[in-house]
Amino acid sequence: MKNNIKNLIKKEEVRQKKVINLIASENFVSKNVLNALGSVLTNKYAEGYPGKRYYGGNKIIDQVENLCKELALKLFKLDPDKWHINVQPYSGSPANIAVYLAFVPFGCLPAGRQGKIMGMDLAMGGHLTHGHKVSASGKFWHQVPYGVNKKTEQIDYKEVLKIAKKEKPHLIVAGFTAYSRKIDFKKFREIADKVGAYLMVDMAHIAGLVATGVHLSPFSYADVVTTTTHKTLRGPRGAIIFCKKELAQQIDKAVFPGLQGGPHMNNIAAIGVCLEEAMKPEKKYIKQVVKNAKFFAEELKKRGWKIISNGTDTHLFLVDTWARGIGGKEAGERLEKAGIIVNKNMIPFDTRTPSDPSGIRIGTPAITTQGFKEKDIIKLAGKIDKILKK
Ligand code: DSN
Repeated sequence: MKNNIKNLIKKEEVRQKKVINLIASENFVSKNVLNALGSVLTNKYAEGYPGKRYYGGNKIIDQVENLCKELALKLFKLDPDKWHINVQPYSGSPANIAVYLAFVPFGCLPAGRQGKIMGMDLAMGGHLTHGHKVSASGKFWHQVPYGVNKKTEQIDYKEVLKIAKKEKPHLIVAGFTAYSRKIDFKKFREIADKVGAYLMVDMAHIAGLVATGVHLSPFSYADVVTTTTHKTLRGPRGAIIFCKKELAQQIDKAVFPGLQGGPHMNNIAAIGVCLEEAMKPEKKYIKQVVKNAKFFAEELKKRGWKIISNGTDTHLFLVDTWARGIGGKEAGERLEKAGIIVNKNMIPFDTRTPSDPSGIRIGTPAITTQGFKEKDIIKLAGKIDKILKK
Protein backbone atom coordinates (compact mmCIF):
# COMPACT_ATOMS: atom_id res chain seq x y z
CA MET A 1 0.00 0.00 0.00
CA LYS A 2 1.25 3.50 -0.89
CA ASN A 3 2.00 5.62 2.15
CA ASN A 4 -0.27 8.47 3.07
CA ILE A 5 -0.23 10.49 6.28
CA LYS A 6 -3.14 8.52 7.73
CA ASN A 7 -1.48 5.14 7.41
CA LEU A 8 1.89 6.54 8.55
CA ILE A 9 0.19 7.74 11.74
CA LYS A 10 -1.26 4.25 12.19
CA LYS A 11 2.19 2.71 11.69
CA GLU A 12 3.70 5.07 14.26
CA GLU A 13 0.92 4.15 16.71
CA VAL A 14 1.80 0.48 16.28
CA ARG A 15 5.53 1.23 16.69
CA GLN A 16 4.91 3.17 19.90
CA LYS A 17 2.93 0.25 21.34
CA LYS A 18 5.55 -2.33 20.37
CA VAL A 19 8.72 -0.75 21.75
CA ILE A 20 9.97 -0.06 25.26
CA ASN A 21 10.42 3.71 25.38
CA LEU A 22 13.20 4.87 27.68
CA ILE A 23 13.53 8.38 26.27
CA ALA A 24 13.53 10.62 29.35
CA SER A 25 11.68 13.49 27.67
CA GLU A 26 8.81 11.48 26.17
CA ASN A 27 5.56 10.16 27.57
CA PHE A 28 2.11 8.93 26.54
CA VAL A 29 -0.77 11.40 26.68
CA SER A 30 -4.34 10.52 27.57
CA LYS A 31 -7.24 10.24 25.07
CA ASN A 32 -8.62 13.52 26.45
CA VAL A 33 -5.36 15.36 25.70
CA LEU A 34 -5.39 13.92 22.16
CA ASN A 35 -9.01 14.95 21.69
CA ALA A 36 -8.28 18.54 22.73
CA LEU A 37 -5.31 18.64 20.35
CA GLY A 38 -7.47 17.40 17.50
CA SER A 39 -10.33 19.78 18.29
CA VAL A 40 -11.84 22.69 16.32
CA LEU A 41 -9.84 25.11 18.44
CA THR A 42 -7.13 24.70 15.82
CA ASN A 43 -9.35 26.75 13.46
CA LYS A 44 -9.16 29.92 15.53
CA TYR A 45 -6.81 32.90 15.32
CA ALA A 46 -6.38 34.62 18.68
CA GLU A 47 -3.40 36.97 18.45
CA GLY A 48 -3.18 38.97 21.65
CA TYR A 49 -4.27 37.97 25.15
CA PRO A 50 -7.67 37.32 26.78
CA GLY A 51 -9.79 40.49 26.55
CA LYS A 52 -7.25 42.11 24.18
CA ARG A 53 -7.37 40.15 20.91
CA TYR A 54 -6.76 41.35 17.37
CA TYR A 55 -9.49 39.06 15.95
CA GLY A 56 -13.21 38.74 16.66
CA GLY A 57 -14.95 35.59 17.86
CA ASN A 58 -12.69 34.93 20.83
CA LYS A 59 -15.18 34.87 23.74
CA ILE A 60 -14.82 31.14 24.31
CA ILE A 61 -11.15 31.09 23.41
CA ASP A 62 -10.53 33.70 26.14
CA GLN A 63 -12.20 31.40 28.66
CA VAL A 64 -10.03 28.47 27.53
CA GLU A 65 -6.81 30.47 27.94
CA ASN A 66 -7.85 31.94 31.31
CA LEU A 67 -8.88 28.54 32.64
CA CYS A 68 -5.58 27.01 31.51
CA LYS A 69 -3.70 29.74 33.42
CA GLU A 70 -5.82 29.18 36.54
CA LEU A 71 -5.10 25.45 36.39
CA ALA A 72 -1.35 26.11 36.13
CA LEU A 73 -1.51 28.34 39.24
CA LYS A 74 -3.52 25.69 41.08
CA LEU A 75 -1.31 22.72 40.17
CA PHE A 76 1.86 24.48 41.34
CA LYS A 77 0.08 26.04 44.37
CA LEU A 78 0.94 29.60 43.36
CA ASP A 79 -0.51 32.81 44.74
CA PRO A 80 -2.33 34.59 41.86
CA ASP A 81 -1.38 37.95 43.40
CA LYS A 82 2.31 37.10 43.09
CA TRP A 83 2.61 34.98 39.93
CA HIS A 84 1.73 35.61 36.31
CA ILE A 85 1.33 32.84 33.74
CA ASN A 86 1.80 32.81 29.96
CA VAL A 87 0.59 29.62 28.25
CA GLN A 88 1.20 30.76 24.66
CA PRO A 89 4.80 29.63 23.94
CA TYR A 90 4.75 27.08 21.13
CA SER A 91 7.25 24.90 22.98
CA GLY A 92 10.24 24.97 25.33
CA SER A 93 12.75 26.63 23.00
CA PRO A 94 10.59 29.69 22.18
CA ALA A 95 9.63 29.95 25.86
CA ASN A 96 13.29 30.23 26.86
CA ILE A 97 14.12 32.65 24.03
CA ALA A 98 11.16 34.85 25.07
CA VAL A 99 12.58 35.12 28.59
CA TYR A 100 15.98 36.23 27.26
CA LEU A 101 14.26 38.66 24.91
CA ALA A 102 12.52 40.16 27.92
CA PHE A 103 15.50 40.47 30.27
CA VAL A 104 18.89 40.14 28.57
CA PRO A 105 20.25 43.06 26.47
CA PHE A 106 20.92 42.25 22.83
CA GLY A 107 21.63 43.94 19.51
CA CYS A 108 24.53 46.26 18.63
CA LEU A 109 26.08 46.81 22.04
CA PRO A 110 29.63 47.97 22.72
CA ALA A 111 32.22 45.18 23.06
CA GLY A 112 32.13 43.65 26.52
CA ARG A 113 28.57 44.88 27.14
CA GLN A 114 26.74 42.05 25.34
CA GLY A 115 24.00 40.29 27.23
CA LYS A 116 25.28 37.25 29.11
CA ILE A 117 23.31 34.11 29.86
CA MET A 118 24.91 31.75 32.35
CA GLY A 119 23.71 28.21 31.65
CA MET A 120 25.00 24.69 31.97
CA ASP A 121 27.18 23.56 29.08
CA LEU A 122 25.26 21.30 26.68
CA ALA A 123 27.92 18.60 26.98
CA MET A 124 27.53 18.58 30.78
CA GLY A 125 23.74 18.20 30.76
CA GLY A 126 22.42 21.62 29.76
CA HIS A 127 20.11 22.44 26.85
CA LEU A 128 20.80 24.08 23.47
CA THR A 129 18.64 27.05 24.47
CA HIS A 130 20.71 27.74 27.59
CA GLY A 131 23.14 29.72 25.44
CA HIS A 132 24.81 27.13 23.20
CA LYS A 133 26.50 28.74 20.19
CA VAL A 134 24.47 26.83 17.56
CA SER A 135 21.18 28.06 19.06
CA ALA A 136 19.70 31.58 18.77
CA SER A 137 20.33 31.80 22.52
CA GLY A 138 24.07 31.68 21.83
CA LYS A 139 24.00 33.77 18.66
CA PHE A 140 22.15 36.79 20.03
CA TRP A 141 23.56 36.50 23.52
CA HIS A 142 26.85 35.39 24.99
CA GLN A 143 26.88 32.15 26.99
CA VAL A 144 28.78 31.86 30.22
CA PRO A 145 28.90 28.08 30.69
CA TYR A 146 29.15 26.13 33.91
CA GLY A 147 29.48 22.38 34.36
CA VAL A 148 29.76 19.69 36.99
CA ASN A 149 32.57 18.67 39.28
CA LYS A 150 34.87 16.10 37.63
CA LYS A 151 34.92 13.79 40.64
CA THR A 152 31.31 13.91 41.86
CA GLU A 153 29.79 14.63 38.41
CA GLN A 154 27.40 16.94 40.27
CA ILE A 155 27.02 20.71 40.32
CA ASP A 156 29.68 22.44 42.39
CA TYR A 157 27.86 25.53 43.66
CA LYS A 158 31.09 27.19 44.84
CA GLU A 159 32.42 26.92 41.29
CA VAL A 160 29.15 28.32 39.88
CA LEU A 161 29.50 31.30 42.24
CA LYS A 162 33.13 31.82 41.20
CA ILE A 163 32.20 31.91 37.49
CA ALA A 164 29.21 34.17 38.16
CA LYS A 165 31.35 36.66 40.11
CA LYS A 166 33.94 36.76 37.34
CA GLU A 167 31.49 37.02 34.42
CA LYS A 168 28.57 38.96 35.94
CA PRO A 169 25.82 37.42 33.77
CA HIS A 170 22.48 39.19 33.32
CA LEU A 171 20.56 35.98 33.82
CA ILE A 172 21.38 32.56 35.31
CA VAL A 173 19.59 29.43 34.10
CA ALA A 174 19.08 26.53 36.51
CA GLY A 175 17.56 23.46 34.86
CA PHE A 176 18.90 20.69 32.68
CA THR A 177 18.13 17.91 30.23
CA ALA A 178 20.69 15.32 31.22
CA TYR A 179 21.44 15.93 34.89
CA SER A 180 19.98 13.40 37.28
CA ARG A 181 20.52 15.01 40.68
CA LYS A 182 18.32 17.32 42.73
CA ILE A 183 18.85 21.01 42.04
CA ASP A 184 19.44 23.37 44.96
CA PHE A 185 17.41 26.38 43.81
CA LYS A 186 18.15 28.22 47.05
CA LYS A 187 21.88 28.17 46.28
CA PHE A 188 21.19 29.40 42.73
CA ARG A 189 19.13 32.28 44.19
CA GLU A 190 21.97 33.27 46.51
CA ILE A 191 24.42 33.23 43.58
CA ALA A 192 22.07 35.30 41.38
CA ASP A 193 21.62 37.84 44.19
CA LYS A 194 25.37 38.16 44.72
CA VAL A 195 25.88 39.21 41.08
CA GLY A 196 22.57 41.01 40.47
CA ALA A 197 21.30 38.50 37.88
CA TYR A 198 17.80 37.28 37.14
CA LEU A 199 17.26 33.62 38.07
CA MET A 200 15.40 31.57 35.47
CA VAL A 201 14.56 27.97 36.27
CA ASP A 202 13.90 25.69 33.31
CA MET A 203 12.00 22.88 35.01
CA ALA A 204 10.92 21.18 31.77
CA HIS A 205 12.25 17.78 32.80
CA ILE A 206 11.17 17.84 36.42
CA ALA A 207 7.84 19.72 36.22
CA GLY A 208 5.88 16.60 37.19
CA LEU A 209 8.21 16.05 40.15
CA VAL A 210 7.83 19.67 41.27
CA ALA A 211 4.02 19.56 40.94
CA THR A 212 3.87 16.63 43.34
CA GLY A 213 6.51 17.75 45.85
CA VAL A 214 8.94 15.01 44.81
CA HIS A 215 11.49 17.71 43.87
CA LEU A 216 12.04 21.04 45.66
CA SER A 217 9.84 23.72 44.08
CA PRO A 218 11.70 26.57 42.34
CA PHE A 219 8.92 29.09 42.93
CA SER A 220 10.24 30.47 46.23
CA TYR A 221 13.53 31.31 44.55
CA ALA A 222 13.16 32.05 40.82
CA ASP A 223 12.14 35.24 39.04
CA VAL A 224 10.95 33.23 36.07
CA VAL A 225 10.19 29.54 35.59
CA THR A 226 9.77 27.90 32.20
CA THR A 227 8.53 24.41 31.49
CA THR A 228 7.47 22.25 28.63
CA THR A 229 4.27 20.32 29.15
CA HIS A 230 5.00 17.03 27.40
CA LYS A 231 7.60 15.38 29.64
CA THR A 232 6.85 14.33 33.23
CA LEU A 233 3.64 16.43 33.04
CA ARG A 234 2.25 14.01 30.38
CA GLY A 235 0.65 16.73 28.28
CA PRO A 236 0.84 17.92 24.67
CA ARG A 237 4.00 19.46 23.23
CA GLY A 238 3.88 23.03 24.49
CA ALA A 239 5.24 25.29 27.20
CA ILE A 240 4.35 27.62 30.05
CA ILE A 241 6.21 30.64 31.42
CA PHE A 242 5.62 31.57 35.06
CA CYS A 243 6.96 34.93 36.22
CA LYS A 244 6.68 37.25 39.18
CA LYS A 245 3.72 39.57 38.74
CA GLU A 246 5.92 42.66 38.30
CA LEU A 247 7.61 41.05 35.27
CA ALA A 248 4.34 40.11 33.55
CA GLN A 249 4.31 42.87 30.95
CA GLN A 250 7.85 42.18 29.77
CA ILE A 251 7.16 38.45 29.42
CA ASP A 252 3.82 38.87 27.64
CA LYS A 253 5.31 41.39 25.19
CA ALA A 254 8.28 39.14 24.50
CA VAL A 255 6.04 36.15 23.66
CA PHE A 256 3.56 38.18 21.58
CA PRO A 257 4.28 40.23 19.54
CA GLY A 258 8.00 39.83 20.28
CA LEU A 259 8.48 36.28 19.13
CA GLN A 260 5.23 34.63 18.11
CA GLY A 261 1.99 35.22 16.27
CA GLY A 262 -1.34 33.58 17.02
CA PRO A 263 -1.31 31.08 19.88
CA HIS A 264 -2.14 27.44 19.10
CA MET A 265 -5.41 27.32 21.01
CA ASN A 266 -5.96 23.58 20.52
CA ASN A 267 -2.61 23.09 22.23
CA ILE A 268 -3.47 25.46 25.06
CA ALA A 269 -6.71 23.54 25.62
CA ALA A 270 -4.75 20.27 25.71
CA ILE A 271 -2.32 21.79 28.23
CA GLY A 272 -5.37 22.65 30.37
CA VAL A 273 -6.50 19.03 30.20
CA CYS A 274 -3.09 17.71 31.24
CA LEU A 275 -2.88 20.16 34.17
CA GLU A 276 -6.28 18.98 35.37
CA GLU A 277 -5.20 15.35 35.03
CA ALA A 278 -1.97 16.07 36.92
CA MET A 279 -4.01 17.09 39.97
CA LYS A 280 -5.56 13.64 40.22
CA PRO A 281 -3.47 10.48 40.73
CA GLU A 282 -0.22 12.16 39.68
CA LYS A 283 1.61 11.80 42.98
CA LYS A 284 1.55 8.02 42.90
CA TYR A 285 2.66 8.00 39.26
CA ILE A 286 5.59 10.39 39.78
CA LYS A 287 6.76 8.56 42.92
CA GLN A 288 6.86 5.36 40.89
CA VAL A 289 8.72 7.12 38.03
CA VAL A 290 11.51 8.12 40.43
CA LYS A 291 11.48 4.76 42.24
CA ASN A 292 11.83 3.00 38.89
CA ALA A 293 14.72 5.23 37.79
CA LYS A 294 16.65 4.74 41.05
CA PHE A 295 16.05 1.00 40.97
CA PHE A 296 17.02 0.80 37.28
CA ALA A 297 20.33 2.60 37.87
CA GLU A 298 21.12 0.26 40.78
CA GLU A 299 20.28 -2.85 38.71
CA LEU A 300 22.64 -1.69 35.94
CA LYS A 301 25.34 -0.86 38.47
CA LYS A 302 25.07 -4.39 39.90
CA ARG A 303 25.79 -5.65 36.40
CA GLY A 304 28.93 -3.53 36.11
CA TRP A 305 27.65 -0.43 34.28
CA LYS A 306 28.96 3.00 35.25
CA ILE A 307 26.19 5.46 36.05
CA ILE A 308 27.08 9.15 35.92
CA SER A 309 27.18 10.68 39.43
CA ASN A 310 26.69 7.12 40.67
CA GLY A 311 22.88 7.25 40.62
CA THR A 312 19.85 9.46 40.31
CA ASP A 313 17.34 11.48 42.36
CA THR A 314 14.97 12.00 39.45
CA HIS A 315 13.35 10.31 36.46
CA LEU A 316 16.54 9.87 34.40
CA PHE A 317 20.17 8.83 34.50
CA LEU A 318 23.16 8.55 32.17
CA VAL A 319 25.10 5.33 31.51
CA ASP A 320 28.76 5.62 30.52
CA THR A 321 28.72 2.83 27.91
CA TRP A 322 32.18 3.83 26.65
CA ALA A 323 33.62 2.74 30.02
CA ARG A 324 32.99 -0.77 28.66
CA GLY A 325 34.08 0.01 25.12
CA ILE A 326 30.71 0.72 23.44
CA GLY A 327 29.99 4.17 22.03
CA GLY A 328 26.56 5.71 22.72
CA LYS A 329 25.61 5.45 19.03
CA GLU A 330 26.27 1.73 18.83
CA ALA A 331 24.60 1.14 22.21
CA GLY A 332 21.47 2.98 21.02
CA GLU A 333 21.38 1.07 17.74
CA ARG A 334 21.83 -2.33 19.38
CA LEU A 335 19.04 -1.60 21.83
CA GLU A 336 16.71 -0.32 19.11
CA LYS A 337 17.12 -3.60 17.19
CA ALA A 338 15.76 -5.31 20.30
CA GLY A 339 12.85 -2.85 20.57
CA ILE A 340 14.32 -0.71 23.36
CA ILE A 341 14.49 3.00 22.52
CA VAL A 342 17.01 5.29 24.24
CA ASN A 343 18.98 8.33 23.13
CA LYS A 344 22.75 8.51 22.81
CA ASN A 345 24.06 11.23 25.09
CA MET A 346 27.24 13.13 25.92
CA ILE A 347 28.51 12.50 29.42
CA PRO A 348 30.40 15.07 31.53
CA PHE A 349 33.96 15.64 30.21
CA ASP A 350 33.17 13.48 27.19
CA THR A 351 36.15 12.82 24.92
CA ARG A 352 33.93 11.70 22.03
CA THR A 353 31.56 13.62 19.73
CA PRO A 354 27.84 14.54 20.02
CA SER A 355 27.05 12.26 17.07
CA ASP A 356 28.84 9.33 18.72
CA PRO A 357 29.17 10.21 22.40
CA SER A 358 30.22 8.05 25.33
CA GLY A 359 26.86 7.33 26.83
CA ILE A 360 23.14 6.84 26.69
CA ARG A 361 20.35 8.53 28.63
CA ILE A 362 17.65 6.41 30.23
CA GLY A 363 14.35 7.75 31.58
CA THR A 364 11.35 6.09 33.20
CA PRO A 365 8.33 8.44 32.64
CA ALA A 366 6.92 6.59 29.61
CA ILE A 367 7.37 3.02 30.90
CA THR A 368 5.86 4.01 34.25
CA THR A 369 2.77 5.33 32.43
CA GLN A 370 2.58 1.85 30.89
CA GLY A 371 2.64 0.27 34.36
CA PHE A 372 6.27 -0.82 34.79
CA LYS A 373 7.26 -1.57 38.39
CA GLU A 374 10.48 -2.79 40.03
CA LYS A 375 10.00 -6.44 38.96
CA ASP A 376 9.75 -5.36 35.30
CA ILE A 377 12.83 -3.16 35.69
CA ILE A 378 14.92 -6.14 36.89
CA LYS A 379 14.06 -8.01 33.66
CA LEU A 380 14.68 -4.94 31.51
CA ALA A 381 18.06 -4.18 33.10
CA GLY A 382 19.08 -7.81 32.54
CA LYS A 383 18.04 -7.59 28.88
CA ILE A 384 19.95 -4.32 28.34
CA ASP A 385 23.02 -5.80 30.02
CA LYS A 386 22.94 -8.83 27.72
CA ILE A 387 22.46 -6.75 24.54
CA LEU A 388 25.24 -4.29 25.37
CA LYS A 389 27.70 -6.91 26.62
CA LYS A 390 27.64 -8.94 23.37
N1 DSN B 1 15.40 17.73 23.76
C1 DSN B 1 14.73 17.53 25.03
C2 DSN B 1 15.26 16.35 25.75
O1 DSN B 1 15.23 15.29 25.16
O2 DSN B 1 15.66 16.43 26.90
C3 DSN B 1 14.73 18.74 25.85
O3 DSN B 1 14.05 19.77 25.20
